[in-house]
Amino acid sequence: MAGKPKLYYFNGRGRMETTRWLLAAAGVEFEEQFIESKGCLEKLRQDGYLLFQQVPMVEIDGMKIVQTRAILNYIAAKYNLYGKDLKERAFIDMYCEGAMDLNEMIMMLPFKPADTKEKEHATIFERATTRYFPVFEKVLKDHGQGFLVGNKLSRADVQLLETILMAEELKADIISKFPLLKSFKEKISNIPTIKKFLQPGSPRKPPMDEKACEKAMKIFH
Ligand code: P9H
Repeated sequence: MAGKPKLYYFNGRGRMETTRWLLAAAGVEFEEQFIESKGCLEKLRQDGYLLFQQVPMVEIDGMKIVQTRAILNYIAAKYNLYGKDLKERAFIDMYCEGAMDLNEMIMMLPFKPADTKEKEHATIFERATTRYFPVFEKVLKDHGQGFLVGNKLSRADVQLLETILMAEELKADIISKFPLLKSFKEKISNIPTIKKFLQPGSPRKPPMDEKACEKAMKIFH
C-alpha cells in the first residue's frame, strides 16, 4: 500500500486549496507539511524537491508533482473525477477553468492594495453574477442531471462548489438569483466526503485575511 499523499504548501488556501478539496471529495486522506518560513522553502529547493523552485508540491505515488494544474489533473484522473471519455473531459476542463478564473480573482483580493479593494470587490461581484454563474445555471438547466457533466460527480462539480462558497464569503446572497446553483450547492455539499470536509476540524483552510497574505509574501517574495 502506498502511503498517504503529502502536500507541501503554507498553512493557507492559496494555490493548494483546490487540491485539498479534490482529495477530500475522493475520500483520500492526506498529510501536509506546512512551509512556515523562507528557510523551509529554501531547504525544499536545496533538497531538489521543487522542479521549478515553487510550491504547491504534492508527493504521491512516488512522484513529486508541482504546478497546480498538473497536480489537480493527476488526482482527478486517478480518483475518477475526470469524466468517462475525452469529450466529457473537454467539458469538465472548460467548466473548471471558468470556475478557476473566478476563484483566482477572489483568492487574489486580499493581496490588492487597500484603496483598490472596493472596486475589485465590485468587479468580482459583477463578473460572478453576469459572466460565470449564468453559464453554470444554464449548464445545470440544459444538462438536467444535477451534476455539471455526465451523471456522476466530477472535479467540475467540486471546483464549482468551492468557488460558490468562496463567492458567498464575499457576499452571502451572491447566488440568490440562481435557483439551480442553490440546489446544486445543497446537493454537492451533502455528498458524505464533501460534507465531512465542510465540517470544523477538517483540513479545509479559512479564507486568507491580510495577515495570512503578509505571511505568505514574507515566505515567497
Ligand atoms: N504556476 C499565494 C496565494 C495566492 C496566490 C499565489 C508560489 C505557480 C502553479 C516562489 N507558487 C504568494 O505569495 C505565494 C507559485 C506557483 C505555478 C511560489 C517563487 C503564491 C500565492 C507560492 N513562489 O500553479 O503551481 O506561484 O512558490 O519563487 O516563485 S503560492
